[in-house]
Amino acid sequence: MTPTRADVCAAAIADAFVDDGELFASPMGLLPTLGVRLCRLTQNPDLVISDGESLFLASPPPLSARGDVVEGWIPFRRVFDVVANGKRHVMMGASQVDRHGNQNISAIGDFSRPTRQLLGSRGAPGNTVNNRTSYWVPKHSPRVFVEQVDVVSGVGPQRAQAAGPAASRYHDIHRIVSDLAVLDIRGPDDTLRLLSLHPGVTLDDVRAATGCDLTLPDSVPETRLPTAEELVLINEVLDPHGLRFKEVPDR
Ligand code: F8G
Repeated sequence: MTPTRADVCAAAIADAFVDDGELFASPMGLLPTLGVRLCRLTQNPDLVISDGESLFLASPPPLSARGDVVEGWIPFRRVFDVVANGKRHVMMGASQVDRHGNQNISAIGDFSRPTRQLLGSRGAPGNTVNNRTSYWVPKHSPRVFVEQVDVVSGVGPQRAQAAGPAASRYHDIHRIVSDLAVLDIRGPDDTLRLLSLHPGVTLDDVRAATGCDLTLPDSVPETRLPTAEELVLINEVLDPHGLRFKEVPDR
């Protein structure tokens, strides 16, 4: 089986949850859900997963299928308890991410009169100051990776430090996985840093698709390919209908 770009993204997302141990993995969106369930079935069997609504599940079901064995109940109001205790790693989407790791899912343009109203900040501020947070960007482009977000929903490291210990004590932006690359916010002064390029993606591709400066390692490694076992799990167990290609078209 030849790995597709979507498979590489799923494996890169799975790698973001490898060293979490028994944390509640909270993926927002298709590829994050696929990656988290892949990680649970392979590298981190202790990962706590849910159906994305209100049920903790004993084992990862295929995408868009219901879980068979329920292990617990986690309605929204209880999610806040888990968030506040930090026992969670959330992977959110991002309409904008800036060089300092701030995320925007609220609005585009001036906040008093936005040109586009998006989802709203929802749980993003609380997530970023209480538990480990990662981001998934299905379309890596200069309008997503910007010098400064229009509205801060998810707080970046420098803003958390400026806000004091209450915001910085548990602050941990872990990974940003896009359809082109894997990044983090551990460049100089907590800025955007490239960690690896997906197979077939060049440094120039990422530079052209990033609207702000990017710290580069001396030599940029290639994002790993999924293993044969992971490809079987993705194609035959977790996503037999290829829903992943809706977010990352086959290429
Ligand atoms: C743009 C840009 C851009 C989009 N620049 N324009 C334009 C310029 C685009 C379109 C238009 C719309 C714990 C917890 C919670 C909870 C718990 C507590 C969370 C209770 C749950 C509920 C709650 C947050 C989780 C996410 C989702 C993040 C996304 C994307 C999307 C849609 C994939 C859904 N840069 N960008 N535009 N939620 N969001 O041209 O213009 O804007 O664009 O954790 O909730 O409260 O707390 O993608 O939308 O993580 O992933 O929003 O691009 O934004 O429709 O494409 O075409 O109309 O002209 P999108 P799109 P036009 S945690």
